[in-house]
Amino acid sequence: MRIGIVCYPTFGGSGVVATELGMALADKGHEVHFVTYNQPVRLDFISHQLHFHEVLMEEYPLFQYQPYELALSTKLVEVVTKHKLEILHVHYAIPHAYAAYMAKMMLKEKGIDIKVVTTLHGTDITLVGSHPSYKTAVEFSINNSDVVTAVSNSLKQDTLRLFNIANEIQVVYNFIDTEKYDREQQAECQRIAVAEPHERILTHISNFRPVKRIEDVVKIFHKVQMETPSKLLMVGEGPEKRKAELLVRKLGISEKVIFLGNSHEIEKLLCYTDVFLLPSESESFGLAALEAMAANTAVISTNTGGLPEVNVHGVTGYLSNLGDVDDMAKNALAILKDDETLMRFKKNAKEHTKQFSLENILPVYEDIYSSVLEKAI
Ligand code: GMT
Repeated sequence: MRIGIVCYPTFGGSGVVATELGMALADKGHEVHFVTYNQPVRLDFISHQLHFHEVLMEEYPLFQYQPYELALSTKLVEVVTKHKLEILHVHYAIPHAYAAYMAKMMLKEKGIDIKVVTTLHGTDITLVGSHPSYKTAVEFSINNSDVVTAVSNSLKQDTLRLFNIANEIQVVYNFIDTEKYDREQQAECQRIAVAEPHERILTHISNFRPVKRIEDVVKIFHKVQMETPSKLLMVGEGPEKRKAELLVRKLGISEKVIFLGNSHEIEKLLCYTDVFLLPSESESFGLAALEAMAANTAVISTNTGGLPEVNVHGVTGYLSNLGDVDDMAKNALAILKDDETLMRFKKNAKEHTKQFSLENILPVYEDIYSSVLEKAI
């Protein structure tokens, strides 16, 4: 099949899922075209099966905000026509589903029937999408997509609750290439670079936005390190990073917290992580937690959104109420208390990720594409 993928090219989970999906589809022989404003960060190769088309913006003094949707839909018309694409799979509704709908209408005038698959990822529904400034357009784009998928049951329910949805929403869980983490596990793991052998390692990876509750990460770790020798790795960049750095300093734990910035090789950091911390205010799925689990890491998270569909309480880690840092610290300590318990949680976490493997999820998307194309005949 010839598939166009639209996504944010950044470190965010929706862009990561879209990029991994595109690369896996290309591996299976499909022709994949990424259309976005930068080369996606996880797109590590281009081939005759895998292409990237940059959306270029034209500056004009009248524009206070550049009309990205306009440039994107124009580019989509160009790429679909030139490369005879059959499907546009757009990740994150805002503004991608809207731009894809406009492209679809423009292509219709040329006698081209392009199918639009929209995957909802999270804040495009829960935080931003339902804001009055966007809600009508987001609802319209969802209802006018040929297929709509959501990355968890929780996100599907949120979408049905927040919008007036006439379209069916299919749940297709996020996935990971479990082998990638296996390979890294076997490679030399540089644990000694960050911690002493007797220390536990806790890690948080995100884009440091307010929804991630970065200060809770620091507060949980502060309590944990009082009871057990440990280090905290803070991986990522974002608006809340400064606050976290200040809190770390205020609590006097600067020696034990390592801020690493964005990383292209999270497998290499996760391979020596014992516990992953994700105390988010809302999380439609929690891809970062799944990646951690695939690398044999137990997860301490909140019980919000789709997190209970990924992290199993008492098995792969623990779930706590939002903001309950005491409970999250207590749970982390329960996992870290002895090697045997820690190993059991780590093993369970790894085992649980099998159902989210690339081999299981990729055919689901391929079936979705085939069925929507069959409908056109
Ligand atoms: O919705 C967002 O905040 C952005 C998005 C992203 O691009 O990082 O994250 C969402 O999509 C991920 C991939 O499907 C999910 O794993 C994240 O849970 C989800 N984030 C939130 O719901 C906050």
